[in-house]
Amino acid sequence: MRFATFMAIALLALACSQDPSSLGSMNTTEISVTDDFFTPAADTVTVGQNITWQFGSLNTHTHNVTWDTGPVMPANSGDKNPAGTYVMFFSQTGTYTYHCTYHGTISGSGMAGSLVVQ
Ligand SMILES: [Cu+2]
Repeated sequence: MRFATFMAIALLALACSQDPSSLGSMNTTEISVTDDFFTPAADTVTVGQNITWQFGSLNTHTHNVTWDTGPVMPANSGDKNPAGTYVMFFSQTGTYTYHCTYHGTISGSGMAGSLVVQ
């Protein structure tokens, strides 16, 4: 019985030992698109990694991902209303910025995001 209690405590301690900083929003491969935000708006990803923009089914506005810098084609996701997905990957390192043409600007205000590809 004591051994079982010890094991239960040991397993609980192991489960709680995950570094909380690893639970942040950086290095995600999925960016959610909701009225009117990209989450996370700034992200760091790895070259060759697929990144998926997931347009929420509860959106009441039309959104898109339109590149200010970065991939040449396709230059945008096309309009998604309300739901959909857009997948992109980068073969070169750099900082790439994008915005929704309806709710953001090329200067990065409003509904806009950036990716650091390393
Ligand atoms: Cu939008």
